[in-house]
Amino acid sequence: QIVQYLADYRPYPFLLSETRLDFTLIPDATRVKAVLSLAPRDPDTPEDLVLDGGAGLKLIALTVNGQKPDPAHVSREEERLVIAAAALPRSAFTLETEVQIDPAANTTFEGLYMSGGMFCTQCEAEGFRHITFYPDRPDVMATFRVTIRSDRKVLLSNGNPVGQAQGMAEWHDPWPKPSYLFALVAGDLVSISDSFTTMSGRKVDLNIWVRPGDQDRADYAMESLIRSMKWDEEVYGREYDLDVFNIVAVDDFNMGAMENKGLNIFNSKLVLASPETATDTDYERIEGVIAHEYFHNWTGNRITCRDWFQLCLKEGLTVFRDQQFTSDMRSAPVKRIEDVQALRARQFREDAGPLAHPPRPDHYEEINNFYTATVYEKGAEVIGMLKRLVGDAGYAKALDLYFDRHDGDAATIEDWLQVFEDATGRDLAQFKRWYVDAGTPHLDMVEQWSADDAGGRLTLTFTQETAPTPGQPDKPARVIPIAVGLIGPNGDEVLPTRILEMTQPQQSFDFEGLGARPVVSALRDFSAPVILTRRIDDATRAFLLAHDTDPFARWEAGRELAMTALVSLSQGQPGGDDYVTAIGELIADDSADPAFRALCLNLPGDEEIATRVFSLGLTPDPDAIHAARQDLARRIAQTHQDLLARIYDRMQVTGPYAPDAEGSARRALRIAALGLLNRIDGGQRAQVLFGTAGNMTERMAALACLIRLGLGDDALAILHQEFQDNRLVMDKWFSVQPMAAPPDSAVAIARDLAARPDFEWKNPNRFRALIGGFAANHAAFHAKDGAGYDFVADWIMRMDPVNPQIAARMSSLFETWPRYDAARREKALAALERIAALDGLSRNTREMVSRMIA
Ligand code: DPP
Ligand code: ZN
Repeated sequence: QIVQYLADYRPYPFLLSETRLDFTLIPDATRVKAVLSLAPRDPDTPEDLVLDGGAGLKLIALTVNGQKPDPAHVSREEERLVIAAAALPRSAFTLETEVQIDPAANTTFEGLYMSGGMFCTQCEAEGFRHITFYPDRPDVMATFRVTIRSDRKVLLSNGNPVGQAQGMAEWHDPWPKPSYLFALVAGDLVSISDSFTTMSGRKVDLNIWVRPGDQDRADYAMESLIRSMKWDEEVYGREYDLDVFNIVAVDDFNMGAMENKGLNIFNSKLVLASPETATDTDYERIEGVIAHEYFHNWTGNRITCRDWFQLCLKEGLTVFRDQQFTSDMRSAPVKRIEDVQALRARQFREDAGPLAHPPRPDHYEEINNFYTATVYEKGAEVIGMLKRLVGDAGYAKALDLYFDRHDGDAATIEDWLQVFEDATGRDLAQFKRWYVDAGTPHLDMVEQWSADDAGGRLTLTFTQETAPTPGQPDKPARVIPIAVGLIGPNGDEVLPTRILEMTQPQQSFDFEGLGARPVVSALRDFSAPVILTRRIDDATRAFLLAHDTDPFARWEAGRELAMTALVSLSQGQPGGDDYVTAIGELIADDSADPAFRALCLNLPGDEEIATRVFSLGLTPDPDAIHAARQDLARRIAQTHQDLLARIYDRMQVTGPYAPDAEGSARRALRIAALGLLNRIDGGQRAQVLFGTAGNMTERMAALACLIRLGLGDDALAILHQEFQDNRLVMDKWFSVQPMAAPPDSAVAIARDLAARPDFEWKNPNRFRALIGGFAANHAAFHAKDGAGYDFVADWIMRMDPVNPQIAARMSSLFETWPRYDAARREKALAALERIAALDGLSRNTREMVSRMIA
C-alpha cells in the first residue's frame, strides 16, 4: 500500500516489553543482534508477526524462543519480514535476529551511517528499520539494553551507562521508548562536560561530544542546555530523568538535530560556535534548538505520538515551548516578530500552494515529507491560539493534566484537546478545525463609526474565508482569537488589548462610549495565523507605527506601509513616500529598542513581495519586484543618509563580543543601516567593516554588501584563505555568493561554485548552502529563461539516488511555480517533469513532485 491513511490506524497486535541490542561495529559489515520480548496482544486471535526491515538488512539468523522457525512460515517482503502466526507461541515469547548492515555505504544518513569516521544514527521517523527488523512505529514502546562493540574510543547510546570495558560499552534506558528515539554513536570524540542538579536534587552529568579541536566552540551550547533545563523546571515543572545527558555534534546530518532519549544528536552547525565563525543568528539558533531538543524529553519522549499523523502533537508543542524560552531569554517582541516573519515566509507560502496540508494530515506516502513548516510552525501557532483562548491559568492547568494523564503514552491530537476541555470546561470541537483543515484564513475587517450612538460607537465587522486546498474544497468557519486595542487620536491607548472570539463566517463586535473615533490596532501580537485585510490609508499606518502600544502591531504597521509601496512600485506605479518619511522618524528615535528599529528598517524580501502581489490576484514579476525593492532601499538611503550614518557609527559595539540580546540588537541595527548606506557609498563602509570586524556577524553582512555591488572577490578570497578548513564557515562562503549576487549573474556563479572540488555536495549542509542559497535569490531562481529552475532540478536529480530525504526537501523550492507568468510556469513545470521522469526516483521525491504537478 503506497498511501498511508490515518483512518486505517490499528494497534500493533503484539506487546513489546524489552529490546536488547548487541552491535559489533565494522564500517562495511556491522552485525546487529536483537532480542525482542514479545507477547500477543490478544492470545485468542493469532496474528502474523510483521516486522519492518529495509532492503539493506542481510538476515543472518532468526529464532523464536531459541528455535529456528520452519522456513515456510517466514517470508521476506520488500520492506518487511513476516513470521506466520502458525510459527508463534500463544503467550509471551522471545524473538532473536541477527542482521548484517553496511553503514559505510549508507549515503542516506538515515539508520546507522558513518560521518567523518564516526558511527552515528538517525532513526526518526523510520530509520530504525534500516538497523534491524522491528515494529518500527511510535506506539510500540520498550525499554532498551544496548551493547556496543567497537574500537572507537567513545561508545554511546540512550539512557544510563551500565558497563564499560576495553572496546565495549553497555547502556540501559529504563524509560520505554519507540524505536525512532534510539541512538548510537561511536567515535574518537572529546567532550566538554558540566553538570546540572535538578529541582529534586538529582545530579545529571552533561557532556557535549565533538571532534578533537572543536572543544572550544561548544561552550555556548552547554550554557544553553543548562538554561533550558532550568527553564523547563521553572515554567513547566518538568525535570530531567536520567543520570546523564549527552549531545553529539555530527557534520553529516539531514535535520537540525534529534531528540533521542538521553543522547541528542546535532548537526554540528547547531552546536559549534565562536565569535570568529558564527553569527548572532547562529548563536540564537543554537540556543533555541538545544532548548527544543531538550524540551522534547517531555513533549515527545515521555509523551510520544501514537502514529506519524500526530507529529505536530510533539513538534508544534515543542516549537511553542522553545519560542517561549527564547522570548524569556531574549526580547519577547523581537522574537514574536521574527517568528511571524518566518511563518509567513515558509508556512503561509506552503499553505497557499500545491503542498498545502493540515497540521495533522490524514494521509501521506512518505512521512519524511511532512516535517514541514505547517506541522512545526503552524502547529505552534495553533497552541498559541489555544493559550489565548483559555488564558494563561487554563493553559497551565491543561498542561499539568496532559503530563499527568499521558506520561508514558503514545498520544493523539484528540487526547491533547481532551485535556484542555477537561481542564477548562471549554468545547473545542470547532477549534479542532485548525488541526484538520489546511489553508490560511483570510480575515477582512471593516470599521463602522457612529458618532451619535452611545457617546460614539465603533463596530468592527470581520469576515473569514479560506480558499480551497488540495483535497479540501470546503472550509467551515474557524474559531479565531482576534486581539484588538484602540488608540485615541492623541496617541493614547483608549482600550487595552482585548481578545475578540470569532466563531462565525461573519461577525461584528461593538465598542461604545468612545467619544472620539479611535484608530484600531488589530491582530495584536499576531493573535492568529491569518491574513488580515482592512481598508486603511498610509497616514493611519504611519500613525500606528508611531503610537501603537503593541510592538507587533506597531512593526506590522510599518511593514504594511513598506509592502504597499513595494507592490505599487513593482507594478510600475508610484509609492513609498509615506514609508520613507515614517521610517525616518522611527529610526531617529533613540529610545526605541535597536532590535525593533532594525526589524522596521529591513524591507520585505523579494519572495515576500511576490507572495503579496499574488495574493492580490496579480502576477508577480520577479525582475520588477527586485528593481522595486532596490529603488525603495536607495531612496531611504538617500533621504536619511546622515541619520543612517550616525546610527552606523553609534551602534558599533566596543569591547569583547557577546552573543546576547543587547549586543546582537545593536549589530542588527548597524547592519541594517549598512545595507542601505551600501547602496550609495560605493561599498566603502562594507570594505572597511569586512577588514576590521572581529565577529562573523558583521563580516558576513559586509561581505554580502560587497557581493551585491559585484565587489566581493577580494573579501571572498580572504575568507576562503582564513577558513578553508572550517566546514561551517565554508558553508556560509558557498551560500552567500549566489544569494547576494545580482540576479543576472547568480546562475553562472552558482554553476561555478558547484563545479569546485570542495563543493562536497553529499554533505547536506553544503548542498543546502549552495542550492538553497541560490534559490533564495528570488529573481535568479525565477529567471525568465528557466536557467535557475534547471540548475536546481539538475541537482535534485543528482541528489535523489544518494539522499532522497534531502532531494525531496529541496524540491519544495518549486512549490510556488503556479504563481508566475505562463512562460515561467512552463519552464518550471518542464523542470518538475524532468525530475518526475528520473529512473528509479525515490518515493520521497516522487510524492513531492507529483503533489506539485497535480
Ligand atoms: N529532530 C527533529 C526535531 O526535533 C525531529 N524530531 O524537530
Ligand atoms: Zn522537534
